[in-house]
Amino acid sequence: EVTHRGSQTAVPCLFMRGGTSRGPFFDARLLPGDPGLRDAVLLAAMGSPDARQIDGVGGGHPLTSKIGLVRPASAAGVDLEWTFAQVQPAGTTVDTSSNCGNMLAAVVPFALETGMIAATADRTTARVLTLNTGMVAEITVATPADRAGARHIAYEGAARVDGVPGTASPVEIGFLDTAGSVAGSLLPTGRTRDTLDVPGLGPVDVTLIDNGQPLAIVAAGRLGATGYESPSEIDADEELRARVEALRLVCGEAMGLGDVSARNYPKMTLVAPARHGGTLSTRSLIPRVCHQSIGVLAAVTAATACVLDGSVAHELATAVRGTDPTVSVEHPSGSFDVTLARDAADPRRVTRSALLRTARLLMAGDVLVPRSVWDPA
Ligand code: NQM
Repeated sequence: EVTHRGSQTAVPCLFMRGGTSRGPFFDARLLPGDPGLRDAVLLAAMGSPDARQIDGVGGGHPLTSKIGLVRPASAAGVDLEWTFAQVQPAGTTVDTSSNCGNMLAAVVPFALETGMIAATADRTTARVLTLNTGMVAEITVATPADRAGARHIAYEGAARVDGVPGTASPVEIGFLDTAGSVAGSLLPTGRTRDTLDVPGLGPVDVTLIDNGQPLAIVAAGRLGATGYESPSEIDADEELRARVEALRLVCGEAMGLGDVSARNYPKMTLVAPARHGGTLSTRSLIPRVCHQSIGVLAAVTAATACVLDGSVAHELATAVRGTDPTVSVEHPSGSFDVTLARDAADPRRVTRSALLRTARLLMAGDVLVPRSVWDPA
């Protein structure tokens, strides 16, 4: 329950890592119902706007400036529903319009920790609805019993996620209906490849695709990059980032997303042939700084592009075969394996994707926001 501590309002919060992201998770029912007030509270909690988020719990990077708002499901056929909120550290908006599969990995652990759902067997599976885009995922975690028979979520284990040190207990995620999460359809232009005229760059070939995350996929070489740069090299290259942003604005319009200058998508995916035995090398801009690895649904979407004949990704990728291929998406800190299920009659249609993440509860307590923010009367 929400309490007061002197001049501040204290709201219960679990601080969690989900995959390669991190942020505060709240019981959505405890936050103000008014959207404007809720956003003001979330910005104050994170310490935004401020590039360092020094006056809040945000970590000063888009990957550590994410929030999860979880509650028991009201819809039939699902157990939990949650809203993912992205705050850009220096930004003033709380964006709930797109997905985050990394933060999603912490939702079931959060629900078990807070008693929203109970574990009754060694593995607990819950169906989670992401309210941002209406996407449903089936998520399984390990919930062993102690000697007294009480079950808890296991955090320790042998699963490895590139971009996270060490190993941890696996969080298995299966996605069903991710196509067109934000852009309305898998291929919003109806084509696997478009040639766009970009100011200052001329004609650029791209694949515009959304299988859970809207992506613009472009050959790194076309933008004067190798596609093997480190994230800090990309972030330091103002000219490259300006070319990427110019292309992004044109892609946003072409995808039917309108003016995306203030949006967190499309994520710009620079691709090149794989160098470490995987399928394709990627550098993902989210969208203005480079991801240290790649987002979950960004990886699902890039993997999907690898199996579409004619796409920019397919052209540079190692051949992918079979109806249930595992596509290995290389990124700056390793690789991300996505297993796709394809329709036997139409192998261009991806019907399901499965992958592994890990998550961990890092801290439990209250986040404090000034009372004047919570209760501005
Ligand atoms: O694409 C970062 C992340 C993400 C999103 C971003 C993500 C996804 O790694 O599903 O996970 O693209 O801004 O948390």
